[in-house]
Amino acid sequence: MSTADAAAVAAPEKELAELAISKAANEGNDDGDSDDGEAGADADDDKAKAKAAKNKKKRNKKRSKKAGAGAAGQSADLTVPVSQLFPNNSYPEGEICEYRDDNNYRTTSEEMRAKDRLSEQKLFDLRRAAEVHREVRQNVRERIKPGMDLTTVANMIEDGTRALVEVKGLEAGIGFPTGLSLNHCAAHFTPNAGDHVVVGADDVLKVDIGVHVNGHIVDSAFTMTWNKRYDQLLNAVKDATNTGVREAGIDVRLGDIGAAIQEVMESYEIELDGKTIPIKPIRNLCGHNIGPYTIHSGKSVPIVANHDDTRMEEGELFAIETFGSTGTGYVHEEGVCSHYSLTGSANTAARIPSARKLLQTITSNFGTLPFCRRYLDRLGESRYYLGLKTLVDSGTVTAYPPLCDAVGSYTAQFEHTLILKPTAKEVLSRGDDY
Ligand code: HZT
Ligand code: MN
Ligand code: MN
Repeated sequence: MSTADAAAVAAPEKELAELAISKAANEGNDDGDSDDGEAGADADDDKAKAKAAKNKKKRNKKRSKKAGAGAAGQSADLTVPVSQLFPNNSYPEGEICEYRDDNNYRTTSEEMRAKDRLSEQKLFDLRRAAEVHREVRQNVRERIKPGMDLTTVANMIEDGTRALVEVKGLEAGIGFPTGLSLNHCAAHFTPNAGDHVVVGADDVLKVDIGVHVNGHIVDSAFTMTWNKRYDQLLNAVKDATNTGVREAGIDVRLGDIGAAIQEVMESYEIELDGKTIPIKPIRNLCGHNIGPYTIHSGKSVPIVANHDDTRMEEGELFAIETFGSTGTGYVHEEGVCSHYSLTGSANTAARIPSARKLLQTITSNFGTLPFCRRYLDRLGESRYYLGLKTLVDSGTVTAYPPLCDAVGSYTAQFEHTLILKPTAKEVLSRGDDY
């Protein structure tokens, strides 16, 4: 589908959107807040720090009031672009976290503030993607119900994302296929055509959504259940992810983050059918850094202590995700593959015509962003399976099959995207839900 279609869908909502614009404008003015507390101007360092802390509190309060506030102006069927709800790049900031210890000087450093300003457009793009993420997930969280099939769920999420982000070629759109993994499967399941998987009342569903603006990807996930018996599993993973988010920072060792996550995750247990089961981190899954149009670039963030002494660095964008399991705490590839992406580096010349044609479609529609078979279907591609297999076998395309723990186990996930700005860490995808 194209921009024109998205615009056509949005058109009947124009009046609603205009109403939301005036509402957002009013909210921006209500506390007389000056966001860039020019703390450096005060000579006294303690004063400056106190002021910075106060501004941080205000900003975060403002964020939680405004973020997803769109919310109020967003239509029930997800049709109002966030650019109409927040004009002039005024997207809400994520959660701002001051750096600690040796890096606390960054909070008020004029040099660091100057560096911040250099990457403002990237930040606006990420905040716009994050706002789309919050509004889409807030909406679908209320609409996903047992009895629904996963294709319906995926379409709700993906059509909503396209409309809110105003999909436009490779300039804005879906960041990667919507993960809809159930129970013992932790990641990388999304339905292919003809799959009729239905959500059950006792299922544990991981919803992993990606949104990008100019290749700047927000990757964030949550877990849904309809039976209270899984509450401790979800609490464990939410706590573990928030621990990873809290520990992340410039100069922090990746292995130390993993150790902190593991300790928190393993402090939980769950009772299922009268049996007490420890909650384990899934040791072969991890967070990752994110580059332009590149969902995993370089570093991995472990969720167990692995003694990796690589450090996080200024400017990096990270997805911090943790997975907890009632099973073995180890995933293997299982079932039919849906997720694929062009292998960034390899540029094999495909000789078989069907593979050549498919490679052209992939390159022009997704570039290096991950895609799934449903996205090829909706572009009108058919009988592409052998061409796709050829590209995978030659290493031109990477396949990401579903990742599952032992049958009968339950897995949960929470994930946030954060950026290590020169002056502060910003948890872009933070919302009032998770
Ligand atoms: C791969 C393919 C996709 C990245 C993590 C992830 C969903 O497990 C290094 C560390 C989408 C994402 C990814 F279609 N993966 N985040 N959200 N999946 S990963 C990975 O392959 S590679 C983690
Ligand atoms: Mn994800
Ligand atoms: Mn991720």
